[in-house]
Amino acid sequence: MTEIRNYIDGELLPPAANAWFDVWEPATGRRFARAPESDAADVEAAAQAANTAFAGWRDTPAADRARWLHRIADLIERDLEEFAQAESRDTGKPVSLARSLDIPRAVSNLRFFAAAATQFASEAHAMESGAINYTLRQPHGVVAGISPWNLPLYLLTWKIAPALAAGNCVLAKPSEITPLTAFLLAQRCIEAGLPRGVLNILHGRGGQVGQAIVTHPLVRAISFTGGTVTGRTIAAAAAPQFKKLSLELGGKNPSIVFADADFDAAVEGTVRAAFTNQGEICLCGSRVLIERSLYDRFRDAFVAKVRALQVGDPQDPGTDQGALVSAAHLDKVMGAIALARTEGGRILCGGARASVTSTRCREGWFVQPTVIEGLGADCRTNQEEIFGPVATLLPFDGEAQALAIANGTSYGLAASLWSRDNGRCHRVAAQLESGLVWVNTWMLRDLRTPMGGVKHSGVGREGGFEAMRFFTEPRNVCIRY
Ligand code: TXE
Repeated sequence: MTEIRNYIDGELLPPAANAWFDVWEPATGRRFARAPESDAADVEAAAQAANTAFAGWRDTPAADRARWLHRIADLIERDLEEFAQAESRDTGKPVSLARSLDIPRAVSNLRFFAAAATQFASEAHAMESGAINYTLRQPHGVVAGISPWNLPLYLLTWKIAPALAAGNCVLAKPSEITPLTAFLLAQRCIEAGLPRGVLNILHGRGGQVGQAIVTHPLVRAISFTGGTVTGRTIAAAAAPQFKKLSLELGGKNPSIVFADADFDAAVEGTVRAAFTNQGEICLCGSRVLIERSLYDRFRDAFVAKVRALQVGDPQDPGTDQGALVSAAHLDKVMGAIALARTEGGRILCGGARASVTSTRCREGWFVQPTVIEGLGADCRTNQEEIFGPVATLLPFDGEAQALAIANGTSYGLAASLWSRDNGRCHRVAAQLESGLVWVNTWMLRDLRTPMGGVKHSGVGREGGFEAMRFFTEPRNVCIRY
């Protein structure tokens, strides 16, 4: 069994209380590692280490901070296969996906923010009356990044990299469900020789170690990605100390297909949007809105393509869909499918656990990709985030109704729309209550652009200089001359 350890003050340490929890492999349903059940004592040690390291890191030239990030990225790239295998083992996703998407994108995060460290600038405002203002952008000190299980290394580096680039020291908490790649990252940070205390990685449960991080007085800013309910808990816990918050939360994202869309591209794109990573991406388009005149033809093509998705052993190169991340999440998704049935939904394909041919995966947590129609836009199935391989189909008549359905949830993270009419694309995009809109594509990401949601999908934006701004405090200096 692998023993995962905390990374505190440059060392790999067991938890202070010597308490541990089991880590499970979703594809086999077997335990394969144990990880620290950290608590407030571990957080205290990490916060003190980060605080001690801060002055040195803040005063390290940006070009040198960039070099550290590149060095860590080089080591991940060198060991890409080991990281991809670990990510797949932890999450249940196909190794091919971890190899082509998660790990390379984690490397890109580190390299992007290495460059941003040297390019980041602030503003100056000359006044007409013989005075000038300039704004210093200074790191906060100790900051926290709390990340979820669906894209573990990608989302962890998405927080760590800008925080370090901007000169902060970091307490990072990966999801307790998927701690393995964060542990490998800690090992590579030691190999790279990253100064002690600059980055600390704490493992454990959200309600215990996560809560201790959020409420620790030295932690000045928190960047969180995860569920909306947890986001609310964190916002409430952070509020009394006025901590700066960036919350990237859930979604119930629409894919809107107009009758004039490029048919094949729309079918391909909306299936990918709904089912990539077993539907476990906050940006997944789980509600597919189809203009009524196209509905029957589109539905049939969509279902045919979903039926062709191969559910199987994540190790198998032919697998499109791996296992769901945990037994609890499997229950949640199966519960959502049962609810859809009681709400009157027709299951067009899937709707049950998937049996997988590979013998080692007999006890794994697999679900058939599922497509449901016949439900109203306001029912729970179409309002609540399922975060699994489940898509609902909804017909609509005209732009106004498409927008009413698309905007008719408490979420507002991402949307995709499919049409050949340029005017319509711009018109509809501007009216979607959504932090991100893709037109005739999905998940095409430019790391410079702001990323985040509106309404219950969160507050704040990550990505590019937005992230650098989040991890710095503007201080204005006004000079009369
Ligand atoms: O995530 P949590 P869960 C959605 C998805 C999923 C649901 C719940 O619908 O079914 O959220 O997933 C840490 N203080 N998303 O329960 O709890 C936790 O340890 C501080 C959407 O697995 O939000 C983990 O590191 N930290 C999503 C992180 O928060 C706390 C991705 C996320 O866990 C904490 C994942 C606390 N009180 C799930 N409680 C997305 N937006 O991408 C938990 N944590």
